[in-house]
Amino acid sequence: MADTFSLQRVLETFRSSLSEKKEVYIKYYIAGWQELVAFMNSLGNVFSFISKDVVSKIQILENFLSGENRSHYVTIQSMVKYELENDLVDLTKRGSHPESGCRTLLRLHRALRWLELFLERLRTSTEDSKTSVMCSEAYNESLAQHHPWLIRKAVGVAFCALPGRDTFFDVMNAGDHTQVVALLGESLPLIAEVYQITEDLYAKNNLLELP
Ligand code: 1PZ
Repeated sequence: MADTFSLQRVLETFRSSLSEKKEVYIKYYIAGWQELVAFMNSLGNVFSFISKDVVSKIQILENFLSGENRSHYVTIQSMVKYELENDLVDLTKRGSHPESGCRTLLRLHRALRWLELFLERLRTSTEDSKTSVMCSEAYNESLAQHHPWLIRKAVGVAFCALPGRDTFFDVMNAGDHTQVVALLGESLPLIAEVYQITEDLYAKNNLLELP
């Protein structure tokens, strides 16, 4: 993975994560997250407490992907089936499986909704729109509902350190503003589709509130 972020690569990894049968390949899903971590890192150290958490969750999933049960961790669908059938998920309170694939991926899944909401705001923003406002509105509509007070406060502080809209567009490495906006328009339906497939799968299996 290259160090510099490119929005194009995020788009490609999320596109590769969808199988013909509309299942989601975990390998590409976490590759997408790795790209996003590179993006966060390029914005500065204030975000390192956030990217560290994402990195540790990616690591948990990577361990499953390369572990002895890896054949069950090819898609989110196969992971859910395998972990549920084998009682590998703490369903109501944390117990003997505090780091199941299902609960770990759920944290990234919720964050993907934040990303979708934020990028949609960025796509339709105007020159005087503030990234901190776009970020926190998207956060309040999504992830914040799952975070305790202390984390919400810390996140609020981090948002104040966000660079402006122009920097965001530049860091995306996708050409001028018009090109970035076009690429966002192309990426968002894909991100939304991956999100919705996962959301439906988790809802069907009653997994949306995993501890
Ligand atoms: C580019 C600006 C980045 C803004 C990011 C906005 C989201 C803030 C999320 C703050 C996470 C704070 C640190 C850790 C929290 C964890 O407690 C939770 C729950 O995990 P658990 O404790 O249950 O194991 N972790 C999460 O909710 C995952 C958060 C992922 C945030 C990903 C941000 C995506 C950034 C993409 C960059 C464009």
